[in-house]
Amino acid sequence: MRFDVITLFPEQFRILSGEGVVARALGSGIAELHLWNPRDFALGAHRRVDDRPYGGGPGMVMLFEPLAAAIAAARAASPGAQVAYLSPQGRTLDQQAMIDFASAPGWILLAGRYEGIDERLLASCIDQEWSIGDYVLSGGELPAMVVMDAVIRLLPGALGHERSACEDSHMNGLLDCPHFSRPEQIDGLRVPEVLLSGDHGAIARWRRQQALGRTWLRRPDLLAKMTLDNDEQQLLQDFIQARQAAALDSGEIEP
Ligand code: 4FV
Repeated sequence: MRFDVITLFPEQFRILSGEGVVARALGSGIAELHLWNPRDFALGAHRRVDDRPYGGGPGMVMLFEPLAAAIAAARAASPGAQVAYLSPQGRTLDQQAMIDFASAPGWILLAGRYEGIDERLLASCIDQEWSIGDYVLSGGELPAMVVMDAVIRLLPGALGHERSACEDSHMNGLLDCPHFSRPEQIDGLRVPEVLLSGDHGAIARWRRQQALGRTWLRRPDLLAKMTLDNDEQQLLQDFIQARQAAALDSGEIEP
């Protein structure tokens, strides 16, 4: 998968070529990254890439021409790639969006700065607008890296053994189950017995039940999007009853 990123701060992307899944994927050719600086496409003696907003107000706006030229150059270098602008005004990214991203031939990611970009770019040069969340950052570089990390780990061969990506949180619409490792007991806290049983069927059911239960507790909005089969409904009911029984025993709730 080819990523072209348009950014005023290309050096920030050096972090991706350090260690870890993304660096390995970039090193092995599973993914490739090309950086374009709008300043290299800026016109005039001062090579401006931003200017004051029409209508007044605080801050600066990224200029149309340098960005349009950079996008055109990236499109020429990556035929078939879609252009995505990262901004708080975009649709909020989730795992399904990342799965969709991972099925495309390539992406041109536009990282904004200052107050943002000239709105006319959205109509003329940009295919999609996405947000990583309802908060304001100082630049689109980190969101572009978030997208690259979440997408690259879905690419075949990126994660070493395939199974793990499919079992990630949100991959199946649920939060992840709890994980434990050595020692078996610490500060009086024991690892759930089932995980020490070697009974892989029971372990898989326990993990599914925990994923369902934690999603019911913490993200009922996710559960509302899902259709649970009878077995899953039973697992969740058992989880809820066990919690209520525990709460009754502990006196947390009155009978
Ligand atoms: C952002 C987000 C984000 C807004 C002004 C860059 C900043 C500055 N991008 N998801 N949240 N962008 O805060 O994608 O130009």
